[in-house]
Formats: sequence, C-alpha cells, structure tokens
Amino acid sequence: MTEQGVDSMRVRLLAAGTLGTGPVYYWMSRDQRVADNWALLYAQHLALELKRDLRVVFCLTSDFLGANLRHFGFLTRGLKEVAHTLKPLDIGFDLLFGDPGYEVARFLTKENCSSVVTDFDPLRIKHQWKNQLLDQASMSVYEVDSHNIIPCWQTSNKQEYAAYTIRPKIKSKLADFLTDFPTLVVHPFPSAGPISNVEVKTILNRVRDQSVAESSFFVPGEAGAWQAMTDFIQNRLAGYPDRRNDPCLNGQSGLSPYLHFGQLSAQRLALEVERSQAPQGAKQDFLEELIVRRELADNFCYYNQRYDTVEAFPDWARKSHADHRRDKREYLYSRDQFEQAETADRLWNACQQDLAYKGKLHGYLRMYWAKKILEWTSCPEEAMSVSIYLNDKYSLDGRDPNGYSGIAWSIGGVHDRAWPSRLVFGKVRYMNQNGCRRKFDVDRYISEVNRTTGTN
Ligand code: FAD
Ligand code: FO1
Repeated sequence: MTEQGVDSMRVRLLAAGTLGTGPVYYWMSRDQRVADNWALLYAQHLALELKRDLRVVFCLTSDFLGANLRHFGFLTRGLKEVAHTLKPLDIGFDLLFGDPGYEVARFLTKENCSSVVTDFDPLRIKHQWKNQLLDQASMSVYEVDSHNIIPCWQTSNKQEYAAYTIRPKIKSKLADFLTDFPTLVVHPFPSAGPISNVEVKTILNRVRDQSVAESSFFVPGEAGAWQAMTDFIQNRLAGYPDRRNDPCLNGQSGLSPYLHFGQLSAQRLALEVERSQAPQGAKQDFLEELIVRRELADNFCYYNQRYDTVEAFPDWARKSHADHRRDKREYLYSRDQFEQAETADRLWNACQQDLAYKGKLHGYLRMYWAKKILEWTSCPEEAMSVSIYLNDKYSLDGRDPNGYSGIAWSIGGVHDRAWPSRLVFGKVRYMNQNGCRRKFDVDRYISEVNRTTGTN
C-alpha cells in the first residue's frame, strides 16, 4: 500500500523509462474526474516520492468512434469542472487537441515528464493510443484501472463465458478491492505551468459532427453525477428490483452517462449503495448489475478485441446464424429507415425516438431494440453495424464496453445460452412485443414517448 493508499495490485508498469526532470503526469482519458480516481491518486504518490509537481493532461480528439456534439458537450462540460477542481489542489491541467496517440507522447517529451500514469480502458483504440505513447516516449508509463472495482486483469486472465463464471471470481476479490478511497492532498510541489482553460463554446463549435443535439436530461460533470447518485440512492434504490425493468417507471439509476465518462466512480457508487438504508435485496440487485455485469463487459472487450464483430460470438451462435442465414425476413429495413424510426413496429419506433431525443434508452428496451434489428436486417453482420452505429450516435453512454457486450449479447448470444431454434434468430434468445406486453404497459410507453418527443 502506498502513502496515497493505492494498492499496488491496481497498478501495472507498462514500460520502465528514463526519469525526466519535469512533472509527473496523469494522462486522463477514461476516468474524467478528480475525486475517487485511483490513477490520479497513484500519480500523486509518484510525484510526492519524486518531490515533483503533478499535472493532468487530457487530449481532445475531433473524432472518437462516431462521437458528436451530444457526447463532446457532456465530456467538455465535465472537463471544465475537472480543471476548476484541480486548481485549489495545486495540480496543473493541460488540454491538448488532436490525435492523442501522437499528441500526448510529443507533449510529455517536450515537458520532460518524469513519469506518466494512464487509466485502463479495454477498447482497441486505447491500446493503439498507448502503444504510440510507448513507442515514442522515453519516460516510465504506468497503467491503473480506475474504472473497475477489481482491476480487469486481476479478476480473470481470460475471457469469461458468462456472468455465472465471473461472479465467483469477483466475489472472492471484492473484499480486497471494494475499499474506501484515500483523498488527494494539496500538492506540496505546486505546478509552475499555466492551467489550461476549457473554453466550452470554442471547443463545441469545432466538433466535426454537430448532427445530434446535447441532451438536456443529464447535468454533466462530477457535481451533477454526485447529485444524480444521491437522488437515486435516497429515493429510488429501494424500488430497483420491482421497477428497473419497467420503462414506464423511472426505476433505473440513470447513472450510465456519468459512469461511461468516468465522472462518477463505480466504486464510490458501490460504497454509497452498501452504506445506504435501502433493503439488502435492492442493494444486491443493483450491485449485481453495477459490478458483475459491468465488469464482465470490460472482461469481454479486453480479452476479445473483436468485440464489435460477429467473430466475438460463441461458436454455437455463429453456427446457428450460419444455419439461418437464408431464412426469409418478414421485414427488411435500411439503416436510414431504422434511424428515422420508420419500421412497421410502433414500439420499436418509440424506442428509437426516445433514444434520439433523450440520449438514453431504457435497459429492458435496449434488448428488444437490438434484437429487432437482428430480425429485420439481412444478416448478423449488418445487424451489428446498424446497432452499434445507432447506439453510439444517439446514446450518451455509447462507445462503451457495456454497449459492445450488450449488443453482442442481443445479436450473438454472448454471455447467454442457446435457446430452442427459430426462424432468423436460430438459437439466439428471442424477444417480441408480446413478451414486452407481459412485462409493462407498452401502449402507455408509446404514448409517453410520442407526447414527449412531439411525434404522432
Ligand atoms: P442501471 O440499471 O441503473 O444500472 C447501473 C449500472 O450498472 C449501469 O450504468 C451500468 O454501468 C451497469 N449495468 C447495468 N446493466 C448492465 C448490463 N446489462 N451490462 C453492463 N453493465 C450494466 N450500457 C452502457 O453503459 N452503454 C451502452 O452503450 C449500452 N448499450 C447497450 C446496448 C444493448 C443492446 C443492451 C442490451 C445493453 C446496453 N447497455 C449499455 C447496458 C445497460 O442496458 C445499461 O448500462 C443501462 O441500461 C444503463 O442505464 P442505468 O445506468 O440507468 O442502469
Ligand atoms: N477520450 C479521450 O481521451 N479523448 C477524447 O477526445 C475522447 C472523446 C470521447 C467522445 C465520446 C465518448 O463517448 C468517449 C470519448 N473518449 C475520449 C473516451 C472515453 O472517455 C472512454 O475512455 C471510452 O469511450 C470508454 O471506454
């Protein structure tokens, strides 16, 4: 355990390098917050040890996996808060623009960075960025998993088959890792460098894809995240088991945008849930989703880098899809027809309108939404590409391991079992509107969406 209370099991050295004369840097990317951030805590530990100043660097790319104004707005407003929160801690903040894999290495070299801490992220693009840093920079590079409660590489050394295989591995390590956070100290070696301003308007005017408006349903940033968390825990956690699968009720936490952008720590959320007065059953139900399901998604993307393709499907599903490739589809829609919510299914259209308008679709409906795309496209490959495109374009929490695994579950049976075979779906679990009608008031949901989005 370091003075900063960072367990060495959370950290791994990616490359030993030469000690620069400049600051210690935390290259912030996935975990965009000051509080409860193991990567930032470890960077401070290094800076205290080396008696160096400590700075955070974030590199804003103009194009990230189809992100648009909706996502950059949420991210940039959160970053403005990060810069503001770092100031009284005497921790510097540098905002770069461009291709992070190149710009960060160049910047850290120019700054004579003594060593750099990065945050863990299983997505391919992050591996690329980090490899560019390792190729081009000479300082030591560390990686800290600040997103998962148990560092992804500690939970398991392979792709897990399903929730039931990863759950015991998580349960056996939770006590060691679901610990409280130490706090950052005001840094005793103040940074001489300037603090980058986050000019939100200027930045957002430069976003290439302005086609999707910001969502007004979520207040971006750490303070907004904390507010949303405490509201959920105090007022809606107790009802979670009964209400979370009904899209007509506000039964889910609504926290995925904050967790996705790392403006809220999942570990903090789990600690606060455990400490709450909510019934034990409600806590367990919620923590099963927050810890087992979410960390299973990171495990999937980390160990299966084909996570956004049909190659990631289990063999039984790939074989089943091959057997049903020629099945006649009752409907076939283009990506544009899906995007315009122009299918013959009023429930599906309401889902798409709800997603586009709010920037978030209810978890139960996401399964239905994706499974119908499988049913109404010519092949699973097209279903994957349409689902990922629409999910990442409109959902605030898109471009996330949870999304790739949720879509692969829906379309390719990842983390699920085989079901009795049927047309088009083969052995992949089937869902239809009757199943939804047994779960919730479908007509009420559709009219609610039509009312809020002003569509017929
Ligand atoms: P809550 O029910 O309050 O859950 C709290 C947290 O637990 C979530 O924020 C999430 O971090 C985690 N969680 C809950 N359910 C799951 C799950 N099934 N898998 C993984 N983690 C889970 N989640 C995203 O974060 N981004 C996505 O792009 C995304 N796309 C999805 C696409 C499909 C087709 C499916 C079936 C699921 C997808 N999910 C995605 C997972 C899940 O639906 C969302 O995490 C959840 O609905 C987010 O809303 P919430 O935070 O209010 O959920
Ligand atoms: N991470 C960055 O380091 N720089 C970016 O400019 C950036 C933009 C971005 C836009 C939308 C989005 O959903 C995520 C974005 N991320 C960016 C990455 C993000 O913080 C997460 O690391 C991954 O998306 C989830 O693993």
